Amino acid sequence: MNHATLITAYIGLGSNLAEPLTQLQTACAAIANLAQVEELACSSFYQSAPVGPQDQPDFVNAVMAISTDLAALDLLACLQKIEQEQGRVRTGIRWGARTLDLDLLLYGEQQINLPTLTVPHPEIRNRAFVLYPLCEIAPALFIPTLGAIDTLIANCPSAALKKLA
Ligand code: ROI
Repeated sequence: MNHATLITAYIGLGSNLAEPLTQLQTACAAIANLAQVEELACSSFYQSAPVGPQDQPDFVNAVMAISTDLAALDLLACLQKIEQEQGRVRTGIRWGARTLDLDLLLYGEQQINLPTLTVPHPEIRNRAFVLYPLCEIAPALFIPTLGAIDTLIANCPSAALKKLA
């Protein structure tokens, strides 16, 4: 690693197919094993009802903090490769069920607006299944453009999020 350029990034993990808990555990290990990535923290796993179409299984979600000197787009490519390796099929159905979803939520304090990547992730503020695990591992976080995590949480009901043992 080039320690001069280390960035703290946050990754959202989600699954609602093919043993979601195992999918998340496997993905966590795969991310931690990436070259140029060091795991800083992983939240508890949380079960929640689907946001979007309701005719699909409950999700399991978590958030991971890493330290990396990968460029944001290179990190994104690594995450997409892990999604593929864990059998993700892109059906084209918006907000449909998925074996593994890895979202690059935050990349340091940077704001990134590219056709393939928007950071901070635009849906963070609306999604209890991101905010609550994120707050668990980064309670003092300030998110560029969105503000303090505790204010965001105060404005986002926990939506029957269930912390798994
Ligand atoms: N709903 C929940 N609870 N968790 C998710 O990770 C999730 N991911 C999605 C949609 C389908 C929008 N709903 C979700 O992509």
